[in-house]
Amino acid sequence: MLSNKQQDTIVALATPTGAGAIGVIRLSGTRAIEIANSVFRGKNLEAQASHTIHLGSIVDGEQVIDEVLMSLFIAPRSYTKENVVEISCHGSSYIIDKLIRLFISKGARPAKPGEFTMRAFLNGQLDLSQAEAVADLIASSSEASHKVAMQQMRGGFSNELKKLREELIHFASLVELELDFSEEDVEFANRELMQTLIEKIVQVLTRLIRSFELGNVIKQGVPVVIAGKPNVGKSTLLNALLNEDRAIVSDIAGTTRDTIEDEISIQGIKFRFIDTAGIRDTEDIIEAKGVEKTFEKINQSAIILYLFDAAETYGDDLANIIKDLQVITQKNNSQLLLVANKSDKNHISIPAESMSISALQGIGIKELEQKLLDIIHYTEHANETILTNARHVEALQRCKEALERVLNGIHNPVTSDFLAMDIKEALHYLGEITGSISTDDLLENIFSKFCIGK
Ligand SMILES: Nc1nc2c(ncn2[C@@H]2O[C@H](COP(=O)(O)OP(=O)(O)OP(=O)(O)O)[C@@H](O)[C@H]2O)c(=O)[nH]1
Ligand SMILES: [Mg+2]
Repeated sequence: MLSNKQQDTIVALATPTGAGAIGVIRLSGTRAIEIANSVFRGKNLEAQASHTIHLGSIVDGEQVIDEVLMSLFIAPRSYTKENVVEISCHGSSYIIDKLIRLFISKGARPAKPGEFTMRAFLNGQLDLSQAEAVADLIASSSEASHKVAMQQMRGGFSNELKKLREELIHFASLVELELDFSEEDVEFANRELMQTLIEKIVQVLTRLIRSFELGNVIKQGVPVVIAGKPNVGKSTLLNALLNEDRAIVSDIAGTTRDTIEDEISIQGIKFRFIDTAGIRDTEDIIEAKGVEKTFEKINQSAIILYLFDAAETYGDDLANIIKDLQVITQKNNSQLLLVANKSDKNHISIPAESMSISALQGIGIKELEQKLLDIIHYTEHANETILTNARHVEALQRCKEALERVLNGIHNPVTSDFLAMDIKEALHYLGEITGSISTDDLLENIFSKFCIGK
């Protein structure tokens, strides 16, 4: 079904919609060059070499629509491995619309979301996880998310999986062979070697699955709520982190009533800081609403930065609050970071596990940033493969489960046919990631999330 549709020549705008200095329209398919040539006044494009650019105008009958540059890529030397023409025109939405209609009238059809990349995958230019990385790369908005998408697009992750898959296929074939000789009770696949290999694979899978926690954080940004009692300096800290006067600061308790959020990037990782209303019992309806919202944010954040005044005596109160927060972090799988503020004043003894800063004087802010990076374990994993795609994690999880059944089957010996079945299943899930095993539904599902023109 897919291969049939693939014969069509497709067209779409590759640059964002709206006015720009230039817009790029992309044509891909057998007839791409012929269609472009049929409306081009300039050289005969069908007689030109691949990877050349040609200046001329595009005409609709006698009407000149625009002066354009035509870039030619002749199959298979293009992104989709088909004939591709990229038309750089002036970036007016009128011109772009007119040109796309013109190409359609000459036999192209509008591309569906992700169809260019889907063709690149179907024609063997990229494997599936690399194709998905294209979408991530386009969406990346921080240095770290760019880095992981780039690594995945270049195939780092796929290569790692391919190696594991090949080794596993080797054993699968030996176990299959045993099935043919089942009467004779022979073992072609050395169980010890097989066990060692599968244990190694399970280890790699466990690491990859775990990396998703970090991968997700890198992709979405890390929400950090700044919570604490009124007047401890939460807004002052937000301003210090952002390096601007974002939130109002005053010595009146209850200054911040709504939540204020803003993002900064620390060593390439996006952190979203949320300043909140100070927590206290209050009669004021608006302030009470703010406090309610504070708890909402505490529950949604990956890190709870609990700020307190180093110069205040809290007695058991602080210890009780810490206990309550620990219940929340355990429930939500989030992290608690205790920070004592106003270290410039005479301070009273503070809990050993807390850091100490002065938001007002900017003391300890750099250390606080480093601490945030440590909490998400970025530095120690920065050079490893980091998973960012939920589909991959799910497939790896299933693969791991199947392999654990194989290990069980080796320990409490089961017949080869059971082993063969589980190994096959594990291979299936590994194959689903790179797309060596795929279904039309899976592909539709993945590529429909792309934008048109990608
Ligand atoms: N000495 C000293 N004062 C600080 C420090 N940080 C904040 N303050 C002062 O503490 C007061 C309260 O600061 P805010 O940042 O408004 O405190 P907050 O926690 O946001 O207060 P609410 O919004 O009312 O909950 C202000 O007068 C700040 O100047 C600090 O590190 N040292
Ligand atoms: Mg405040």
